[in-house]
Amino acid sequence: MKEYFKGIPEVKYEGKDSINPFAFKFYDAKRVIDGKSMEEHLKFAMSWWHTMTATGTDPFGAGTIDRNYGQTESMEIARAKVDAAFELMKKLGIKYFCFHDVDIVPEGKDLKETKENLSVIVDYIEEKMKGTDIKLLWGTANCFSSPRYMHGAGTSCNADSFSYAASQIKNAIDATIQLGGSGYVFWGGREGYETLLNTDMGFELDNMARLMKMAVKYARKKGFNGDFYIEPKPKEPTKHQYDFDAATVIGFLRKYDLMDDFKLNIEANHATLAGHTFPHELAVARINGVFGSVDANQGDSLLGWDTDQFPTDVKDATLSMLEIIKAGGFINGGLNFDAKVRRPSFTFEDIVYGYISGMDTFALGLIKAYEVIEDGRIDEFIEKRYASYESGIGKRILNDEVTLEELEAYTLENKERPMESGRQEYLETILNQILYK
Ligand code: XUL
Ligand code: CO
Repeated sequence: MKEYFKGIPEVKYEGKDSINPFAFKFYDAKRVIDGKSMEEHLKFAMSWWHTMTATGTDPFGAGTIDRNYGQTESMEIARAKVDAAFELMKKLGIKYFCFHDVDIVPEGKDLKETKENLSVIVDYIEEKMKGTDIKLLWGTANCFSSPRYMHGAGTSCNADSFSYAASQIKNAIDATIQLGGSGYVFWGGREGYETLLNTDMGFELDNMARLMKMAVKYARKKGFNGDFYIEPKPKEPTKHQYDFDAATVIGFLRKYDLMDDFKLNIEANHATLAGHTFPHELAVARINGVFGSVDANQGDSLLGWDTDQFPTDVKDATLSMLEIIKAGGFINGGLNFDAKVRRPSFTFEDIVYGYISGMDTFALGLIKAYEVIEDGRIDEFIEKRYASYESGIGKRILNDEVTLEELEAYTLENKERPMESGRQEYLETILNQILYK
């Protein structure tokens, strides 16, 4: 078998003092923390689009990464990509992957030909998975790149575009089921609008929900019992994207009665584009019972777009892992690196370095999150902060026993209790003490 990631050994855990660039410093897959191995806690996944397909193009220049894998014919490239993907996952010890239909196959001249291409490559991936413990985390359909989606897919004004998207989604669901995937993602890249001068927003949202309901009906009929996810993102490529953030998506799911089948796939860089933090978005999903999966990456605070960098911020990873642990951890979901190397980092070694840094960052985040929990001071502070609701009038408020009139009477009769400090600075020192010990 041809080697694509030449000269790269199997990446092993060597500990924090190792200077071997092809070793993990913190990710020790089999180390058990709170009854589960790191590998089970983190469920790392490889994104096919950034890792196997993206060439490093940007609006000002051509690609810098050769993605032909030594082949010239498009289906041969697709097959070689599968070999290269499995080689990389094995070398990194990654047990899951995620893909869009068009990442794994070239689009044919029409839907029929694309469907045939998909069937050949999905069979090939299925064959490749045999004898490994590599699984599909989730599949999806790319309903945003083709010019036919210029007005949207499920939200298009053109009913034939809606129908094409539905067909693509049907085939991507079939591929997901064939490969035993535990999730199916909707990311609404073109589901949004540029101006209300040409848009009926209510009509478009009703249609987007219609398409999702059809997908659920079809997949459940075919025996899919995994999760559907919506991946929120506020903008890019459209100006006003309908799945703006976790709270907006939850409102949509409730309005259209989709809460039973859908959870959220929260992406770090999408959170910051929405003016939130990644842990905030995870917390919104958690408290509403729809935390599902994660697209891990990070943006650049000086750039206003989705840079999809490999995550390196340990503090953010720690606070995010705390949220994920509080949400009960990953069940059908996992931690997909929706991340790419920078355009000048064009070698295959760079991709491996990217994954090593991302995996080590989240491994350290997991370790530190458990140290925060074990330390207990932060959780204890939060609990004590609401102590005024444990007895007296606070308790009666929580028990829904009082009215506005009764509260007015209480306030007229009683002296207000003194304020207590929020202690943010003190809590930040605790976090730093744990992070840097
Ligand atoms: C785009 C993005 C997508 C989704 C899947 O910003 O995150 O790659 O993850 O369509
Ligand atoms: Co994503």
